[in-house]
Amino acid sequence: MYKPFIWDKAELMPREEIRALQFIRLRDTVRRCLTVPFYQQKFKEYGITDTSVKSVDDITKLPFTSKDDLRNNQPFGFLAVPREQVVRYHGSTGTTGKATIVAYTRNDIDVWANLCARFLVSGGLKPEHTVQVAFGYGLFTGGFGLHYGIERVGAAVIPAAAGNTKRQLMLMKDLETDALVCTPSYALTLAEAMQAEGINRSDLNLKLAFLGSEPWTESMRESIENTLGIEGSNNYGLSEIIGPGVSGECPERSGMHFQEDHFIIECLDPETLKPVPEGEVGELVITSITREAVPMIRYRTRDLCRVYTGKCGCGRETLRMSRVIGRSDDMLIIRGVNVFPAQIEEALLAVEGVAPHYQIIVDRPKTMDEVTVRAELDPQFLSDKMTDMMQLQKRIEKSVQQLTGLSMIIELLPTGTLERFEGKAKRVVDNRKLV
Ligand code: DLL
Repeated sequence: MYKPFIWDKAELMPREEIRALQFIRLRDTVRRCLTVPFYQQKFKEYGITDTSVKSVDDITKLPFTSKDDLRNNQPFGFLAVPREQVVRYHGSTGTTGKATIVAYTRNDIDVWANLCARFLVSGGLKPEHTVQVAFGYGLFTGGFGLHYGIERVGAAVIPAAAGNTKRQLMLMKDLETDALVCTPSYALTLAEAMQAEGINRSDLNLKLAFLGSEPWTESMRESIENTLGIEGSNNYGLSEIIGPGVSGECPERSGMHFQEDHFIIECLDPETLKPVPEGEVGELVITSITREAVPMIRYRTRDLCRVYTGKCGCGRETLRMSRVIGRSDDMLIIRGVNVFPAQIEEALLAVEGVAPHYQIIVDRPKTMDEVTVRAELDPQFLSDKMTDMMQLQKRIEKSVQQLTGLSMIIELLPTGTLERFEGKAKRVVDNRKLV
């Protein structure tokens, strides 16, 4: 180890070195892609040859890759190595359609373990820790990716997998789990189950949580950290690129550091596909420059966030991303106004008494969109007094109106009414029949 919270010395590369390495790796990736059936065709259309990339900035000459491209050509149309070099297939969770499948070589798996080790160490993981992985093991990249990263660091893994909440608690207690790996919504589900089982946080040894795979807010983090008594860091990734390990937080909490020696990052206006000014919301477009089996050129993630430059207090000089504000395909258009579920979450959790469990229902009874937000309350805020409840409802209405510019119907619910999630939370029910 080089410094606390740093796993490998490449993480501390100065900016010019990162760019120089990116150039070599991008040029080589483009050369390799000339034999990949999908890119062969695309590069022909765009006039890209093995000498087209003369600097990292030449990335703008290259074509974009979309989820549909992947779906229509997967997995073999994207394969850059002979089939005998593939050792693994993983895929997206398929919540927005058919799962996208991507392949890995042995070296891809090795690189992936290292990338996960980096963000784990950056979030405080130490070899002496025991880590419980409550992510699904299977096509989903969360379980295996984190598992290998934890082993790489030398910590002990409990591959508990998703679900079976009572058993999770038992394992945490019996094996004195130090760190938890799951979605933020499942961390809350576990916290609630602890209360129901009469388990105190002092009965457990939990100190850290590595949370990701779905959008969450700073208020949600506060709630998780306070109820579980832990530090919860954010990490981001997607199966089309590699899985978890694209970026992760350091103790400064000033955004998630991209692992730029492996990925080139662009933050673009989704309409014009031109870069947005620093700190403005744009769509993340990622090019993988070390993936062997399935290199991705300018993959349009649909994830909207802000990207920041500048040296961080931790010593890294990599670009950093804000929380994901939403996916462009999750954005709701309500009476013509764009709103993301995470904005509604922020508005709800800004009001004292609202628990971090909610559901957003969108209807169009006649011609106008109508949104009902069903919000659970903390038990001590539930009251028999109608006036108390009405006042609370008004406060939530106001907070939602202020943050989203929209008026929504607020329905207050007792704790435990809504469905709980073991993986990624599904918060929106859109009943509009839109064509
Ligand atoms: O969710 C990979 C992953 C696993 C990341 C475990 C972190 C931890 P997919 O199932 O392909 O892969 O889903 C990728 O999830 O495009 C984002 O929309 C969302 N996502 C992932 N991490 C975060 C995060 C995994 N930290 C999609 N914050 C991505 C917000 C996230 N959204």
